[in-house]
Amino acid sequence: MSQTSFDQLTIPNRVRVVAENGALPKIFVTSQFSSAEIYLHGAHITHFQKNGEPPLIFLSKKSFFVPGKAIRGGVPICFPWFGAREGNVMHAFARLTEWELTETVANADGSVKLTFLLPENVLVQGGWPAAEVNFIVTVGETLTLELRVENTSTQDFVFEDCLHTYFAVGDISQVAITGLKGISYWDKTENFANKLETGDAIKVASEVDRVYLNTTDAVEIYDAKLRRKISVEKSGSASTVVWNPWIKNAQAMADFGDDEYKEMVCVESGNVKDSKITLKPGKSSVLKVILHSEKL
Ligand code: TA6
Repeated sequence: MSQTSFDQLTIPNRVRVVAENGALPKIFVTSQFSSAEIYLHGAHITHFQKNGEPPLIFLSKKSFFVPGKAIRGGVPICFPWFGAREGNVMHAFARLTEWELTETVANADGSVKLTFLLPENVLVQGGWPAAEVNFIVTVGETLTLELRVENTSTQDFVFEDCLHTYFAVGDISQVAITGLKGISYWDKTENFANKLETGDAIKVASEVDRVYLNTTDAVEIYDAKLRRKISVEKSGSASTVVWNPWIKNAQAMADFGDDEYKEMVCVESGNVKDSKITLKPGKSSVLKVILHSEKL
């Protein structure tokens, strides 16, 4: 994108685009209630903070910010597949692609809406059906994310999608995650064994990597140290993933601090594995997530 187009998308005191030589273009957003930062690289949200509160989104202090690598933390967009794929990149190419910022709006309610477009050729060049893929971000008292996919081809488009959100927590040992009791899940730490969530709340005291199936419910993250509850509300999503890498994986990731597992947890919303989406020609899907936080 050219500086001219960036200038046309700038909104004084609300939206500023910085495209310094060599650095990844970055958008700074200021709403009446909060602030956010988003890279064109992957349309990747890396920061969201309500005025007077700690950041809601975790970003690794060791993240890379270079083409070809995913930013570590924030809200990676996993599309058109989730997880590993033979001979291909983990979590697919949408988060490695430079998206186009197509619209910025300062809403009357003090929030700010930004629309990003996945360049059309990216899917077709990868052998996927043509589709129009928009990511709409509304920064306000809440952070609302919508991944909209319209199948513009003449064939079925079968894909997975997931907003792989990293949440900032005060101390993972003082966190409880609710909203998944009674839901079955694949446990990646035990070779994807199929299990049932029986606890009222999930506590993290070792590596957790679970894909919960057929759940449309909201998930709450109770953070005793920060005295905060984060609510992850969603629609158009049948899967929820909960991940904390814990010690060994933290030490193995070059773009993640050895101790950073203590200050984050991923609660991811999408449609993966058995819940993958089959979109008929001309049809659309919307994966929507609304992130709230409130003091405990
Ligand atoms: O969503 C959980 C997960 O699939 C984990 O298994 C782990 O691989 C994590 O995503 C991070 O993946 P990444 O490719 O961003 O390192």
